[in-house]
Amino acid sequence: MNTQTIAFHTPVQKIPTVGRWSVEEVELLFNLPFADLLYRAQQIHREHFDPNQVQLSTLLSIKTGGCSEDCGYCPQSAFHSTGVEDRKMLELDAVITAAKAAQQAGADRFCMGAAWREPSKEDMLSVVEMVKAVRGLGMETCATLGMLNDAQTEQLKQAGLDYYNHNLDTSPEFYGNIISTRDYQDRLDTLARVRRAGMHVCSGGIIGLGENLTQRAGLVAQLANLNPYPESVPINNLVKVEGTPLADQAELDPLDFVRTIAVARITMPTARVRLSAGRQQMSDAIQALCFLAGANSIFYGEQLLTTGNPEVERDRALMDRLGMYAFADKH
Ligand code: SAM
Ligand code: DTB
Ligand code: SF4
Repeated sequence: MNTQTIAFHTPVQKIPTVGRWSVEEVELLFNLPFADLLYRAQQIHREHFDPNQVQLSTLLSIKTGGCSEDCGYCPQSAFHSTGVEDRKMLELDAVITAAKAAQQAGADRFCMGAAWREPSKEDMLSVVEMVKAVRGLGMETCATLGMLNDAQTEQLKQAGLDYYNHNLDTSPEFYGNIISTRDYQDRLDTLARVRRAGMHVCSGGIIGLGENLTQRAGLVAQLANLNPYPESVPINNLVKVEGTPLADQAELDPLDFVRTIAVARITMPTARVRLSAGRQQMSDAIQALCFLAGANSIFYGEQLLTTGNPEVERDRALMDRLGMYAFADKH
């Protein structure tokens, strides 16, 4: 395996630059001095991307609440009483209106999310129409609908879906503490099907679920060892929602979140690393550090799925202060 000295002033620390990552190697990255870690991440970022450009994805919940899975973090699980109202699937017109507004505001990708364990045949017919319509506007399309079978991935590919989002969420070892209704292997199988159908893979996880450092490294190693690794890697900071089992989870040190972004950048050099859920609770300074650590994508627009996200004006102001610009504006 090729190795190279990890960073200026970090003595005798060798890390792999190609090939598979062991959990131990990823953990070594997490344990680097902060400045060494960010320096290395920024170097790699600059080798592959314009460091001042940010890709903007807007989310829309096309089917909200009442989900039959028991994900401990999720306000939409039917297992938790969170006050999120179950709603039937949005009409095509409402989706087109939302996509046009997102495009107008500067987003280049539109991501449609549904609170399903997996879509039904009927659901798929509606989603296919939505994907075609959004693609027809000239936006990139993404969907996150739960588990998929081979026929469904093929249907989505034919409809013109560019990305499918399906998160590993955490490491295999910690996973059982968070979700009991779906296996880790189910997630890997769906990702493999998406890949086989020829769509881009969007997969990441959540930081701050109570995982330890080894488990956090385990998530990144899993993602980085997918062959090939995902084109898009959302790193979410747990949004603590009243009524979920994780509502009282201890606060994550924001610098540990920044570290996770840097480690994702180093281990997946050409991926879009998305600074995802949790930005509303984050200071501008921490977000700036995330961009320095190699994040080059955000969810853009006032709403994630059921929880809030910074207003477009706040994001535009932050981008201006940092001299950053949207992918749709310049690439
Ligand atoms: N139901 C589908 C599924 O689980 O694949 C798609 C929607 S689900 C809400 C998409 C992702 O949102 C989850 O995998 C999780 O990573 C993220 N997510 C959900 N609730 C969250 C929360 N409270 N904080 C951070 N991320 C969250
Ligand atoms: C992802 O990794 N994060 C997004 C998107 N993919 C679908 C969802 C975040 C959801 C946060 C909680 C909510 O708004 O319901
Ligand atoms: Fe359902 Fe997805 Fe929420 Fe899990 S994360 S409860 S699968 S909507």
